[in-house]
Amino acid sequence: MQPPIDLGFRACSAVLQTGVTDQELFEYVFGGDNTLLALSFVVNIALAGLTILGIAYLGRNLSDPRPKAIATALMLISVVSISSYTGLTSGLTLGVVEMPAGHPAAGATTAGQDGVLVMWGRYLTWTFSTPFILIVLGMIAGSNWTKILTTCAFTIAMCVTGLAAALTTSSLVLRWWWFVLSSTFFLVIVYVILVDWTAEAERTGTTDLFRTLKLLTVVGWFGYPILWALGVEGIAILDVATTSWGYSVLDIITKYIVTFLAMFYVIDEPESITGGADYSASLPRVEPSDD
Ligand code: RET
Repeated sequence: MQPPIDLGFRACSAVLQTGVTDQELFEYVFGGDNTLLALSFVVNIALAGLTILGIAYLGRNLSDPRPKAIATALMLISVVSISSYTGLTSGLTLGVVEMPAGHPAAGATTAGQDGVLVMWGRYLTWTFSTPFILIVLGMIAGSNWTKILTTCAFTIAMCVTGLAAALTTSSLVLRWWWFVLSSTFFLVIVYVILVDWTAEAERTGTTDLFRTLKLLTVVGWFGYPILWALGVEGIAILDVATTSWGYSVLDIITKYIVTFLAMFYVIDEPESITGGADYSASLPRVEPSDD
């Protein structure tokens, strides 16, 4: 009988159609010729780590459960991020994928293997990080959980179909069809942010902060599909290192800058943000214990 680890490796290779090992990918990125690419990963590990520490420090005196919940969601964005970039750095979530016929990068080779370097771990981990960004935005706008969880479901659908777009090797048309599907889910999220949450933030009294977060989020998030389309997975006019830095810079804006702006606002525990002692208690009028 095959050991499970061997089966896992075979499944992964079959999905990614690659015989390249993590070790080879690690050496390809950190071997000296791809310093820019390597830096785009390592800088984000450092920034995510600093952000986690910053949130812990800034949030140390929070007393109301609602700002505490927002701070926790903010921290989880960077918790996912540090894990995501560690996956990329180690080569675990990188792959070499052969592009289908007609793709501008068809026939390319990477690390001695036919195909292009695909940072598939990025799409996978956005599935876990973007819901926390939307939870924070929705809570700051004062939205209800039905709407917040709806955007979370759509962002998961957007990321998973984006992952499918990156990994599809059978047909160029299907790669772009996945892209269209993913973009449609993305537009649902943009609609909720621009229409529903903007109106709700006005009623909640958080318009000032929400306007800034909305601008950074909507403009920043549009950068991701644009980079995908221009990068090596799309029409391939940007190389892998430029695309990777593009994503890393967008991550800095949409995660760490958004985090600190939100954090500086919630630590003052303004009335528009607080929920009162029994906020989120599982029984009404029972104060959640703090131990
Ligand atoms: C893809 C390609 C397919 C079409 C679309 C995309 C959108 C990605 C977005 C990602 C946002 C990521 C964030 C991560 C923070 O941790 C998957 C690139 C629409 C909007 C904010």
